[in-house]
Amino acid sequence: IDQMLIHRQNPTNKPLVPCPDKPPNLVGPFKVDYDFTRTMDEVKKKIDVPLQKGGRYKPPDCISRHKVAVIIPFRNRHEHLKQWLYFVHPILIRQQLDYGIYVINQYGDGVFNRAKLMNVGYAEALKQYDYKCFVFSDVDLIPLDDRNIYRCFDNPRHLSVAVDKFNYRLPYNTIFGGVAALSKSQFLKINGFPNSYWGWGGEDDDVYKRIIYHGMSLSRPDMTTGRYKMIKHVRDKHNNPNPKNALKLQQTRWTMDKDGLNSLKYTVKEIVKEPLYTFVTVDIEAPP
Ligand code: UDH
Repeated sequence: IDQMLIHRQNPTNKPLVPCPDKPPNLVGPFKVDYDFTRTMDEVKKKIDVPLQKGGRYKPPDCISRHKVAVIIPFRNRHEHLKQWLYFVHPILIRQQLDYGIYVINQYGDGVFNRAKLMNVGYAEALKQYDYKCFVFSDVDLIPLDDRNIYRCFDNPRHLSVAVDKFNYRLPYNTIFGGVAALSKSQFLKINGFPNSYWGWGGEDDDVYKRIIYHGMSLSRPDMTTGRYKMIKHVRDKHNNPNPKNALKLQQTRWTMDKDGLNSLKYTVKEIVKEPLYTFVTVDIEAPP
């Protein structure tokens, strides 16, 4: 079947070679304007090459060097998701990635848990394809430069280094929130993300510590390439800052190897392969 697919996508039947190291069709910086009147059909039209259902794509004319699952933690942000798909799919296509989009939707109205949803995304994406790299992205962050490649590097990579909301600067040096990429082996090394940070705050700093304590460092794009435009929003319900998270963060060194992928428990409620993304609804046993 794979052979047939390759043939269909590659009618000249020349043998496929690996894609170039540097994708040839990047445009560099571009402008992003949000338009909340856009319909999903208009979003689909903007993406002018065929995707496989579930929001999967691979370049038709070369073998991608990067098998990337993009994981988005989610609840009740459909408007943001539409903007994200509209702007980011075309970028990932130009970057010649072999990728899939996984929106991990927290079931129910319990307290939100961003990091646990990321772990679920990792596990569920791997059930679908042999991904080697995982890009974890908030739904409201749109890159402003396609040279910021959504792939993995020798160290865990923080991609959203220059967000408009923070005046295009790092609010603090060790920040790891927003958009980050870890290879499968980097993610396994740190036992994934913590499952125990309920509500807002701290979980991304816990991941930073896991990385450092396991002898790795951060990779980052430069401050021009790493620019982002955030979609403005008010604080969500059931995601208030949790003061307990700051205390947890002091314990990372002792908790990281038992709180993570190896203690992950959840129940998948539904998986829907939409045209532009895979929507995984999951019960993560959230406190009320
Ligand atoms: N998320 C959801 N639904 C929620 C909560 C969070 O989808 O109910 C996801 C979403 O991908 C979001 C990410 O989790 O981008 C991070 O959550 P956040 O946007 O609440 O975190 P951030 O630090 O904002 O971006 C904090 C509150 C901002 C209040 C601003 C008032 N001006």
